[in-house]
Amino acid sequence: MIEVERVGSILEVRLANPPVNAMGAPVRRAVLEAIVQAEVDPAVVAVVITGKGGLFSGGADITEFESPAMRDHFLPDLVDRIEQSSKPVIAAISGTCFGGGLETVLSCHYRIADATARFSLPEVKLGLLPGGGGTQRLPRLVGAAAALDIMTSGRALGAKEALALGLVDQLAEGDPVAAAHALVASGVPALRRSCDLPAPADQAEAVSAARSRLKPEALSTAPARIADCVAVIGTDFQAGRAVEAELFDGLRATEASRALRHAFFGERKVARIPGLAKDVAPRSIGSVGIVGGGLMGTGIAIALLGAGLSVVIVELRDEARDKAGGCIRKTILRDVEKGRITQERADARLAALSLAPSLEALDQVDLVIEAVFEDLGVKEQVFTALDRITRPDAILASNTSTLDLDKIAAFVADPSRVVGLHFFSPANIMRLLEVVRGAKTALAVLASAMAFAKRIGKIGVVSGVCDGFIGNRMFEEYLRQAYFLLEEGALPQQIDGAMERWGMAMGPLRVLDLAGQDIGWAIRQRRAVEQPDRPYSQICDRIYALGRYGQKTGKGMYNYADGRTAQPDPEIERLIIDYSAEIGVERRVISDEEIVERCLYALINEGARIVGEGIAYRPVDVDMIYLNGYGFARERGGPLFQADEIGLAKVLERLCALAKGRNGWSWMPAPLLEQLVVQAKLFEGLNG
Ligand code: T1G
Repeated sequence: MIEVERVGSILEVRLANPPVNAMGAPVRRAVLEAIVQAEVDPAVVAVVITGKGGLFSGGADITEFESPAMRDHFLPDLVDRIEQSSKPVIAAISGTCFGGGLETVLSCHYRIADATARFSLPEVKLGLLPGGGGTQRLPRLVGAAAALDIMTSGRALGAKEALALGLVDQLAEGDPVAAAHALVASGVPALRRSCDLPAPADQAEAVSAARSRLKPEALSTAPARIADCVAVIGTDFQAGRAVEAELFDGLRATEASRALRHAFFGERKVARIPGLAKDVAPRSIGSVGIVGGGLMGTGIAIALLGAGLSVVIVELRDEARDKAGGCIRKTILRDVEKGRITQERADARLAALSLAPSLEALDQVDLVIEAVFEDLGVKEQVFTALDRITRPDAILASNTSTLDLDKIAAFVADPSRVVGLHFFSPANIMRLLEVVRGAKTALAVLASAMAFAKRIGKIGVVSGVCDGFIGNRMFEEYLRQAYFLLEEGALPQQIDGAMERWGMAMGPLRVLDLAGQDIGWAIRQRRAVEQPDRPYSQICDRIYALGRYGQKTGKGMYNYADGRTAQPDPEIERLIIDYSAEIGVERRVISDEEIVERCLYALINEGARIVGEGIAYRPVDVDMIYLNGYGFARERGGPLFQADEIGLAKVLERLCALAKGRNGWSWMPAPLLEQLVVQAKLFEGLNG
């Protein structure tokens, strides 16, 4: 957990708790014992605390927050004890120094960092506040405005900025531990205690400014509570610490914090493939061919170039090839203009891009991503050719979102090398990547695809093969209920407004206008044949028939006079109201609560069905898909996290009630949900 070694007159305490030196109870206990050991050892004149493994610490152990372990050698008390040590404690910092790790450093009497050091108080991203004295010490050290910026944003600072702010005292050219020894050799540093510093001069002004920036609709109150902690800084340090502790506990108990912690661990948990033997090494992917230079192909190319991969785009037509190259160049150079990357980095990315008129150019690539028109015949032509041209060990991936991956894999002699890589548009921006495992996809290929997802900065989530995979299959049920709500009395802006106020980045009907009413129409036409017993409302077909395809045509469910802003359209409202009359449905006033319940429960029920069928490995996989691909608020944790929060018995009860109502067939409870209720278990229990 930690290493303790007396080197000369210095006691070196090295955090050694891989992978991130999280400061869990055993670590805290050992550090306390080391401090006491130093105090009673007359040969020791100072303590140096540092981290092994190239970092200081990733902070408190987040896994402790729902257990009594959190209060075992409580971090805030340890931090105070370090500060009250009778012998100076010097922090020697390399790499990540986050959260409770930084708060430990703030209680030290001197801070030395090397150039690799990065500092952050990211608790706010977990719906928390720095609960180890950070809200009381950091403002005293760097001023209230800088401290509030750091604590309410959760952003990371480099070593130079930390030095400039006064967060660290010295930048070491080489090893900061050696620099600490040199410091002590030049004279034992004084016991400078941050807690003894006065309240920051800019306290009132900075708190007021921070509070003015708060968003009343925010689902997490952590930024407001951080401002409250800074506001109470005064002459009595412990009084401020007591307020911090109380507000920390209050935040820790909020749904938003539980959801954000669920998201933090969930985004890491979904990377694990159940049953994957440890010795299955992912294949190295350095060169990638992309077939199709349209919107998806170019977006995927930009994401891959940004990850340092070399990319060959195959577009048969000269004009399309030129357009693809121009689009990629324009996007990359815009990043230079906006200061996101250097010109040098941009040049390197563009140098790694080539465009070719023939699939023959893909004969040496490690991976091919097909991103051509969603037509099985076209896919067959492409994969038949790829089977002949590419290396036998090359992985063949389809970006298909609606077609059966197993049918695509059947076009290839060795279907085990076929996998789905379902990117979400814009592919260079959206974090989600659905990695679709075909019936014959080899585990090594699946593992390679998941490693590739991490390499390009995506959240890869494995999906089995079904209509719409995980995300879109659930989305269709979500849309179905939105359409039924239109028939029964709600208007588009009410449905979207209710869902957006609840936490969705964009309401379902605005999403449909963005994706395209023509896309939605095509899916409903196909499903009318494949699932005749699950009819949709006709409202959107009527809209499609008017040639109103959404943003792309300036009109859809809404009007887009400026091409982007959704404005309610009286023509559509009339169409909806007339349609209700035509089908004999008496319109009624529908509450926002009913809208949220029916749209959310539709997601929950289909998500439960998907987990029950084994399409998703775990409930958390469904949640991470919705957080990273569908604008579901992180502070809400995802559909199945919400189900646990609501209570599965209540969810089932409501589904059964809805199943007795209009279109009750669309509310038949998922078997897994019924099973969990009988067993009095939660979805969380299936997350492994
Ligand atoms: N606690 C427990 N586990 C953690 C952890 C933490 N703080 N940080 C990371 N892990 C696990 C992670 O789940 C993964 O596990 C493995 O370590 C590698 O993580 C009192 C209340 C430090 C920059 O919010 O930002 O201090 O999947 O893949 O890319 O005021 O982890 O391998 O089983 O992310 O090298 C505040 C969160 C805590 C920092 C390293 N600190 N961590 O990134 O590795 S609350 C944070 C990170 C607190 C005090 C408050 C990153 C990282 P597994 P990884 P990485």
